[in-house]
Amino acid sequence: MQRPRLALSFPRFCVRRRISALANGRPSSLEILGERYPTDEVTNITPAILAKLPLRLHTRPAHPLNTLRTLIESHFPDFTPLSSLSPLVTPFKNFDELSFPPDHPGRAVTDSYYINKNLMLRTHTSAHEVEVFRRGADKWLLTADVYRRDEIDGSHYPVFHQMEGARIFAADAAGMRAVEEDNARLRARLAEANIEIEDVPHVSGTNPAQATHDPVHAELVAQNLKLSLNGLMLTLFGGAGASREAPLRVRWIEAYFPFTTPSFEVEVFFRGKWLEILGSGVVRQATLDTANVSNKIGWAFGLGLERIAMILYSIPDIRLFWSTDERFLSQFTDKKITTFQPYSKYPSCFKDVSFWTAQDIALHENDFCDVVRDVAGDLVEDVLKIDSFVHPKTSRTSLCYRINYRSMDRSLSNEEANEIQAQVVDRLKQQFGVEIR
Ligand code: FA5
Ligand code: MG
Repeated sequence: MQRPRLALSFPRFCVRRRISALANGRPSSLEILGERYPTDEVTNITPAILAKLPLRLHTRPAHPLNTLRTLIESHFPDFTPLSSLSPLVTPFKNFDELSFPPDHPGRAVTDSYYINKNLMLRTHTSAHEVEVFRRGADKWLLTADVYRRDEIDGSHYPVFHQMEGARIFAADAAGMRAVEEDNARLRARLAEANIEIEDVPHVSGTNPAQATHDPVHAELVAQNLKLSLNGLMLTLFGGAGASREAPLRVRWIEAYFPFTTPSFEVEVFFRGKWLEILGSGVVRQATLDTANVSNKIGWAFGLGLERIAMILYSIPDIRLFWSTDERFLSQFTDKKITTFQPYSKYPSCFKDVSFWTAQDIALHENDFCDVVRDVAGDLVEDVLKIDSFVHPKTSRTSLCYRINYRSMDRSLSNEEANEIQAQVVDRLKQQFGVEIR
């Protein structure tokens, strides 16, 4: 479903109440990473999220996300590694500069975190493509924390880590010779490996080359992208028992991103399931033009580090990456992938909340989850909408959510869960005017 654009992401008639509801509890400015920023009517960043910004898990020695980052960096030894860019970006940088249309759903306040109209938390590492290309880097890897408003469950967290990789070549005969040589080298390595690749055409009617590209160049570059990433998949997953009889299975799927074409996703078959690992494609020339490297052609990819780390380390819940419990942290050593030993699974405690929503205040599922995260932090394992109906006479909407409380580190008492639940209910009443049933 296409959601309406940012300023209108809730029905027009309710804008006033929504604004005053926010203004009530909203400070006029926020201190973020040592600087002050004014807030405004789109501000939706919560204290729980603000607290994550300085943590930078991908740079902590021995942390699985850091080890995975360094493993990927060593797979691409001549790529420039970058990992300290600020998470605060303009919506222009996160979206417009990458050819996102003005009505793209990712821009909505329900989907992204805004400090104010002109500043947001990056939702992907692609937000830095233009600036890094502009610096003159031809091959680079950029790792960073990214932020998205999302549901709550074992594999979704509002902060996760991405790694962006890109490589550009001179868009001329010499550049294309370099691509061909590299393709031959990569192909030779893959030919010897136990890997089975399901491919799609590099360029097709539904996944076209760009009008400004020589189709032969686009084809070669897309091939270089695929060969480079198949090699990476082999480094990451090939060690885990791949053999001639049971090779590593990788599949390429046609995809769509506003800033690449042709575009692809990569999935890996692991323990009986296909898992989405990354998005990628041939960089849109508009991006390279903006970066002042219009004489180049190249590719980019963006992968999710948690997704891969959960597989490689057998980490069952995405919240664990944020754990400060020694039983978690002490299990890992720098630069080594080991199997996580679960130290316990504490009992869970379900609490339901049923309510009528206010007629004039929109309550998006991501708003609900943000309230829960802000009050309960990582004590919530998942949130499920278990009922939703509209009263036939009054046309009021009734919702029921089930919150599953479970600590990763200790046993949570029923009293404690009740207390947190009461705070969640209070916030829902205050902020969204709900009427508890
Ligand atoms: C992107 O973010 C694009 N910027 C990727 C890209 C880069 C495309 C360069 C083309 C060129 P996507 O939203 O699909 O795409 O996310 C990319 C990867 O991040 C996913 O494949 C997945 O591994 C990871 N990811 C996405 N959402 C989540 C999430 N909620 N939790 C954990 N990992 C996630
Ligand atoms: Mg995707």
